Amino acid sequence: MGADLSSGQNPPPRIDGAGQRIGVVCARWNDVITLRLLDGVRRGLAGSNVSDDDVLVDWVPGSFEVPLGASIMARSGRVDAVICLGAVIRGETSHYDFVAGECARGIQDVQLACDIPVAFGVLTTENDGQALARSEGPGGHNVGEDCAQVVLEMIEFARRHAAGGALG
Ligand code: DLZ
Repeated sequence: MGADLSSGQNPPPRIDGAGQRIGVVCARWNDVITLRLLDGVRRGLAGSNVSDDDVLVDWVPGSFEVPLGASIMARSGRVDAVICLGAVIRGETSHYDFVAGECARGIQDVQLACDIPVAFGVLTTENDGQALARSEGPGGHNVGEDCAQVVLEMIEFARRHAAGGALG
């Protein structure tokens, strides 16, 4: 996977997430990994003042079911954004391409159809080691933690534009 060629000159904004309600759809398949991602989500949201009471977590069988879970949550009106968590590990199966591809496409479809932020926290890796490396504990890289920042930033983006915020 290519790295983010970040200049460091445009750091992510610090956002106060107090009062935001965040849904998390978690795939049970490879839950050793998705539980680690969920820890990262909780850590990231708590670090931005989102109360744990405002985090709604629910489980689906596998990553293929994540888009439907996200759609149901997004349409429920109970959340301001959804974070999707899964781990599709290539292994020996051609299922990988179908599951990973349909999951990614489905999540983007939900985001555009429902018009709320839906973050793609589904790891697609060649092996277990890569999945473990992208779901580390405090201080390490955890894609779930990235997703917490992403949804709060996109909620703020939508708010800014709805309010006719200043350009430039
Ligand atoms: C079937 C399957 C396979 C082979 N691999 C994964 C995987 O690596 N990660 C994952 O989240 N789910 C996998 N699944 C399960 C599918 O997502 C789905 O639950 C089943 O195909 C039933 O629709």
